[in-house]
Amino acid sequence: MVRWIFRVAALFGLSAALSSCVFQGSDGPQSVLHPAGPVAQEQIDLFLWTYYLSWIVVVAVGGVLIYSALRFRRRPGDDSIPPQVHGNTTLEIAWTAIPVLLVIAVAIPTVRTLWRTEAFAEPKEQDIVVNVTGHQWWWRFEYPELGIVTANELHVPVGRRVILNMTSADVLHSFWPMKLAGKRDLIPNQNNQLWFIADESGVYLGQCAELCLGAHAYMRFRVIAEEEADFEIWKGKFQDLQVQQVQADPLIEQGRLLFTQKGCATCHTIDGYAEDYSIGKPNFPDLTNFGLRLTVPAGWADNTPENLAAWLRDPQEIKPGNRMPTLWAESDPNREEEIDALVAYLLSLGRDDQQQAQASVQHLGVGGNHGSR
Ligand code: HEC
Ligand SMILES: [Cu+2]
Repeated sequence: MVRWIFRVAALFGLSAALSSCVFQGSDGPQSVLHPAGPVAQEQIDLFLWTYYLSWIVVVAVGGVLIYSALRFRRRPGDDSIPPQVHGNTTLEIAWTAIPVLLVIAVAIPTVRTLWRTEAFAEPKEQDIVVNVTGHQWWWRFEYPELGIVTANELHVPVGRRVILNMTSADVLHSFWPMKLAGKRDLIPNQNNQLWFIADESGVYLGQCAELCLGAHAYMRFRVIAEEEADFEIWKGKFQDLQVQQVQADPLIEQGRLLFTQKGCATCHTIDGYAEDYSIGKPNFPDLTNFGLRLTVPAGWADNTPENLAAWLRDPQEIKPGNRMPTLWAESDPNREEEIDALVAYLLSLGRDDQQQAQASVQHLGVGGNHGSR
């Protein structure tokens, strides 16, 4: 008996120690325990309040349990039956009242947090409104007021409220920018909202949290929170797409032609805002200013020439079942050359510095890098 009590006590101690490790130690990029904005902060505060409250309950109940087991255990040689008690008014009232108080102590902050992080927010002057559509397995981000459409990377200015109107083009998805806010489902024919504010600039990871079949695990995204000036620069590049009119170098020019010849242009746009978007029509990631993207495709890996080439060479290998076909037969003698040109072209989009784009083409490797993060 005593041995058991020690085991149970050790277990409590161990889990307390472990959970404090988790809190202190894990500032991983997807950790909800280190919030980066007020919505996520509210949520973690509520979580910790209930968490510590439950520890008080565990310690109190466990303490009484251990105490009575030790204090009232059968002594050797004592076979008498202890006094039989049934019903003790004080105890009955106490153990009815305490749980009620506990439930109230959890309910009040819960409701307050629900209000503060309300599901529907009325857009104000300073807010950034983004229409988010989940597709198998990528994200469409449209800024209706700014005339910007992009995919998988959501640029937002630091300190401003971002209101997302969310829906799905196919199955259920769930938008989860873990350090900034909680999850919200994207449901076809329904508008769900989520809002957040990023306190500091940085790149925040996000992930689809709904099992949306196939390449679900690669349906990732980035929230790129920038200072106002940087956000303006990014925005400006979408609103003034002059870079593409610049006479490009021969490789980039070849890529530009291939973009039409290989049929990429039947699915992808590179010229900005597509007004005729409607759910139900086939739709594909907008590649406007693709050279500014950090990752390819939907957060699988860094947007380097190697990774982009690997994606173009065999999209089905990287994200099995996704809606982009493999466009070159393995035996196609022009495959690598054409991919190099397309990579050079795509990476030049949105970059002022053509030389920089060219330089990154120079060390274009063959074989591809399947490293993911
Ligand atoms: C049949 C339509 C279709 C065609 C044709 C097509 N793509 Fe795609 N492409 C897609 C879809 C769908 C995705 C999104 C895949 C995913 O992430 O699940 C995609 C993703 C991409 C991405 C990554 C986008 C991102 O946001 O990270 C790039 C780059 C790309 N395609 C380039 C090309 C190029 C270059 C060609 C021509 C050689 C091409 N695509 C042809 C449908 C197509
Ligand atoms: Cu999804």
